[in-house]
Amino acid sequence: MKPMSSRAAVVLSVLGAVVACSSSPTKSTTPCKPKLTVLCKCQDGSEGQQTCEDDGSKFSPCDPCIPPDPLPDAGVDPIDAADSGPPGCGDGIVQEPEQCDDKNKTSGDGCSAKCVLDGNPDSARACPGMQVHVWDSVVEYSGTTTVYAQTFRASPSCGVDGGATSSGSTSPDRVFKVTPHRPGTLKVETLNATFDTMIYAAETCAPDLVHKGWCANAKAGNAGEVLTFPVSSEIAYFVVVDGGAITVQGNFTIRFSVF
Ligand SMILES: [Ca+2]
Ligand SMILES: [Ca+2]
Ligand SMILES: [Ca+2]
Repeated sequence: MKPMSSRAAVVLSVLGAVVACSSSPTKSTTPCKPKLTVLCKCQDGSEGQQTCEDDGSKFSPCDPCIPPDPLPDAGVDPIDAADSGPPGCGDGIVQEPEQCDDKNKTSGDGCSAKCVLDGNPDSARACPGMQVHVWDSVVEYSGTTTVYAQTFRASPSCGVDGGATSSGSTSPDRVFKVTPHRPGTLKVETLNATFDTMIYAAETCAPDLVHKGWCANAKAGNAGEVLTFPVSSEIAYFVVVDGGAITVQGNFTIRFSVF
């Protein structure tokens, strides 16, 4: 009986030592319980799972967090889809250097999957217009007026230095809601135009755009126009591209910059 009990005590003490030995380092050096599976969040906000490694040293990567396949959207070009644009693009909040953010990753709808201006969207038909955010870089965009209506006209009409005098009332047009993110002078230029363009702008958006001389129609033909006016930071200005002569329409490139 006595030897039994002393033997049992030895066994117990050995067991105790083993438990102490194996549990103590487990607690101090491993961040997770081996094979424990937990929920995790992918970068895009979707849910995944991760499992603690067999040695308890760390969790496996969150699975299945892989970049989503490109949307089956005709407007998405493969380069756009492969590059998701700046961080925060698609969250609906415009952060530098985004030119726009329409809260989606669809291209061809005015704001591309990379948060760059694109397409000929319905937002350019009426107030407040297609969103444009100007930071330190030049924003360049190419579009057309041919799919739009004769919605806007400049009040008063403008045209100097050889350009026709026009209100744009007989030509289709489109409107941009431009927000500079620094104060200074906003420069708006049309170039590579296939028609006689005119640019006018105001602080209030309306079909009869009443401007205070912020109207450029100095050139006849397709030469393009340059309009500059003083701007404050974080305030929207409404810029219309219209026909600088009677019933003209076509394609154009427009540049926005603040200096
Ligand atoms: Ca954003
Ligand atoms: Ca979009
Ligand atoms: Ca013109």
